Amino acid sequence: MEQQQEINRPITVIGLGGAGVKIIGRLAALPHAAHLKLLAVDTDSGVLERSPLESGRKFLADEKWRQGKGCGGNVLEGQRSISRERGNIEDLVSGSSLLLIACGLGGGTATGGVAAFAGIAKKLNIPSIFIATMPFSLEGRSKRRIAENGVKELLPVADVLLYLPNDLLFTRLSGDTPVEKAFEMADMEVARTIIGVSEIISHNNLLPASLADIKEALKKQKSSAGIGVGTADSSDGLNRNHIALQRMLDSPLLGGIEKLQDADTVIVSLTGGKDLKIDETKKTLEAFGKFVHPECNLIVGANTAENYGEQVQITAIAIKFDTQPLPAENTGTNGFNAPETKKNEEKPKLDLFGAELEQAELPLQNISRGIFLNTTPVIHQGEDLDVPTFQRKGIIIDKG
Ligand SMILES: Nc1nc2c(ncn2[C@@H]2O[C@H](COP(=O)(O)OP(=O)(O)OP(=O)(O)O)[C@@H](O)[C@H]2O)c(=O)[nH]1
Ligand SMILES: [Mg+2]
Repeated sequence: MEQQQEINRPITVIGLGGAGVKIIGRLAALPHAAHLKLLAVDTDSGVLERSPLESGRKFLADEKWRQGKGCGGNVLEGQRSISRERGNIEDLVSGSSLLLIACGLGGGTATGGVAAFAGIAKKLNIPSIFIATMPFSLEGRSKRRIAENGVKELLPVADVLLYLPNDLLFTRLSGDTPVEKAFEMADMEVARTIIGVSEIISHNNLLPASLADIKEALKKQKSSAGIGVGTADSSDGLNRNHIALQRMLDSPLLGGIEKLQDADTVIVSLTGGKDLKIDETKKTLEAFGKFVHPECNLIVGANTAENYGEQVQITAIAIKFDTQPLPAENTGTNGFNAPETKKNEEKPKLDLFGAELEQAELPLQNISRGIFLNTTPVIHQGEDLDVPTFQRKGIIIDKG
């Protein structure tokens, strides 16, 4: 009964800020996103006008103060704008079974607004997954710093945060690729990742993997994540599953096969049309299993969706835990704010669909290092020197 209710509650995907709105636009064009409720939220009216979403799905935030002109890279304005719209946003998302928020960090609206979204999700008892891109290196250090600050503010309040360095895409692009094209590719990768993530936890699975499984696997540990998506259809020949697998392994945001081999937890899902057979699914997932470490916690999901026709998609999320435990206090050591925890805390409630999440309790959280994936943190006297002065000065971010 409860499960039936969940099936009827939509997964809502919100594109926040300029990049988020473009990602949602890409998503809207993909038939496999038909089951998702899409919303575009920005302070920039031009960005929303250019979005292919129908007008009822676009929300211009804080028109009174921003006058549809965006936040011009000002994070504080972004925070204010989204906070002012809290009531309206609650109305837009209430009743959802899950919120997936997609954005590019580095500007004002999304970087400032994400924490308020996490707060809204918590208040409404809706699990939240954030999928955020980090700026391209060529955008410069200050953008990157803004994005890093955004990540650090979001980590303690998001249920799951997957952040993806846009730079990884360059590993697959030739040097003369125009930036616009690189963005387009990033948008498509993120859009497909969103579909993959939503399908990993969808309800009509052949093999069940739920958000509760994912959160259980992630626990409260800091981790880094890589995401691979590969699709293939019948035009790729009889071996479409293996071709999809190969494409997933080559997928730029995964960061290479070694990310799978290194991972502590890997979540993999395969989605196909109604003709997807259990034994081909099994074979593919077995083949996939060879790429991960034997000790790895492998969470597998497989499901069918009518609109896939002869297409298959394989999505993998490779998670590597940081070896250092989370600090007990919210000290911000190692570059991250620890989530607030209760002393003698009870076992967290894992049944997220319909379960209660208490405000001060962050049961399970994925903390990924994204753009820091390949860097060694500079630790001095137990502190990560990458912690920005912004945070040391204690600027308060509205977390709802
Ligand atoms: N993948 C992708 N990333 C983008 C795109 N446009 C911008 N970005 C990235 O997203 C970051 C934030 O930019 P925007 O989304 O435009 O910023 P915003 O949240 O709208 O903030 P303001 O415009 O300052 O209000 C940039 O630093 C880029 O790294 C895009 O089209 N695709
Ligand atoms: Mg903008």
